[in-house]
Amino acid sequence: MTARITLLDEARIGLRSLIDRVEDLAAPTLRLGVTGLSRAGKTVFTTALIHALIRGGRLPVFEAANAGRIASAELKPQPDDAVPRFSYEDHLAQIVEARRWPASTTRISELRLVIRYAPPRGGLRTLTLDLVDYPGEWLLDLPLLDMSFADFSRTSLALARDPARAILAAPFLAALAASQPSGPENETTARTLAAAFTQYLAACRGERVAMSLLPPGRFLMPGDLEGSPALTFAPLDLPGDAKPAAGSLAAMMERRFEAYKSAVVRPFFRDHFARLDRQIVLVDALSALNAGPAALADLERALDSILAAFRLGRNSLVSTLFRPRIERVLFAATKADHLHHTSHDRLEAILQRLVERALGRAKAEGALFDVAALSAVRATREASVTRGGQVLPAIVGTPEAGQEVAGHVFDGNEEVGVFPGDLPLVPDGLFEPGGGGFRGLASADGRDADFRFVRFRPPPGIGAGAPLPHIRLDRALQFLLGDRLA
Ligand SMILES: Nc1nc2c(ncn2[C@@H]2O[C@H](COP(=O)(O)OP(=O)(O)OP(=O)(O)O)[C@@H](O)[C@H]2O)c(=O)[nH]1
Ligand SMILES: [Mg+2]
Repeated sequence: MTARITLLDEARIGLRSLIDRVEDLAAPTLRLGVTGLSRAGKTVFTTALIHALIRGGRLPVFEAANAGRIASAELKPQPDDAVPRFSYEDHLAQIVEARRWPASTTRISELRLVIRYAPPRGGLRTLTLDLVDYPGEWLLDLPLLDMSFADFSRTSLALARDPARAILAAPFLAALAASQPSGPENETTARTLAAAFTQYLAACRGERVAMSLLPPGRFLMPGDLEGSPALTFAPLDLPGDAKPAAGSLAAMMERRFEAYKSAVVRPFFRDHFARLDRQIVLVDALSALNAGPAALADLERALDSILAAFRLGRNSLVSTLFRPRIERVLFAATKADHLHHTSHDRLEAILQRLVERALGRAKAEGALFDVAALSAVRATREASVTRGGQVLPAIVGTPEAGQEVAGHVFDGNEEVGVFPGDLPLVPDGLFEPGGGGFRGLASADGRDADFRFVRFRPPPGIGAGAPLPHIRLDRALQFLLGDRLA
């Protein structure tokens, strides 16, 4: 095992934590992290959350808003000058005016909201909310801090050889078989292996495969590190835990793996993750359900890994001097609007089960965990369709232009009604290969087409400033903020 977090880091985290806390006493401040794996719905969620606080809306479960105790919520300049600002206004305009989802983001961003509220007893108070939106892939990198290159190689290769992934990993595994870890270091070999490894990770992310656990995160989202040595490594078949010989390919890869940890992972932990008070982890559980048991098992492994990240640093100097920072974590299954409301509780139960199994293993003490199934911006409405004399529940939405289902290409204006399919009452079958499974969406117009992977456009007819339709966003708000507004 290598040192997880250096002493200097600990001192910095400790000092930062102390400053944050003194500031919190002077002006109560909450740092909320919003994360999720790529395409999980982070940007849409963050936009909807800000909009709900500023504009209100139907939020029965969010007690402070429901009781009319929120006097105002205003955007203010954020505290960290070196972090990009979350472009709330642009994202909102896209959703409401263009009925288009925001473009993909691959970096961290931040926004500060100052909420003036009236506690049940007494005059007006202020809570400053700092929202930090960052890629979930970075969270999956945190467990690397605890791993040596040999550990990383062992776990990555075991995963690559898993039957669910072996086909996608075949080109990489072939390149690996042709390489010689104990042979002399060689830049061309390193690049070939890193490129093949990256391609394998990218293939795992395809929507019909929908794998979740794909570290190192920057291989899929290199940003300004693209092509740098810290990203030009790959796991190797190593004979054991012995230190690789100087000048060997294995030594070169090990050095770069360590560089990745110190240049990428450690700064993220120190400057961002260690400073969060609360966290929402968005999970596209429906996509995993649609892709089948292997994707679901992989999602569970990713949740394991995410929970491990919440434990990091718990037993270190920092945690003995200062209480662990993250006090609440909400796991939220997004895009619940792809289901009929009768299945929302079931989606929540499936996520609960996934998280519980991971929690059982990870024993992440200290923080409060909860789960919710939600849709930050509801893109569909419910309807009933009569078919064969039977009235069946359906959902109606506008598929995005260019998608093809059963030979029909949608133009982006056409509405369709689809049967969302019922999630099973008891989720057991979903977890076993060949178990009951989930058939997902089918067309409601008689053609039994596969609508599982269709994306709907944002809903029509939302005026500027009007509340956005949602599912259970108020539950998330209550869990994440409710006690701080009481
Ligand atoms: N129907 C529906 N689709 C949603 C919802 N939220 C997100 N989506 C879909 O999910 C996609 C990804 O949402 P984003 O908010 O951009 O996700 P992200 O996690 O920020 O994605 P990256 O920045 O690419 O990692 C969107 O383009 C929509 O297609 C929702 O509440 N309802
Ligand atoms: Mg985003």
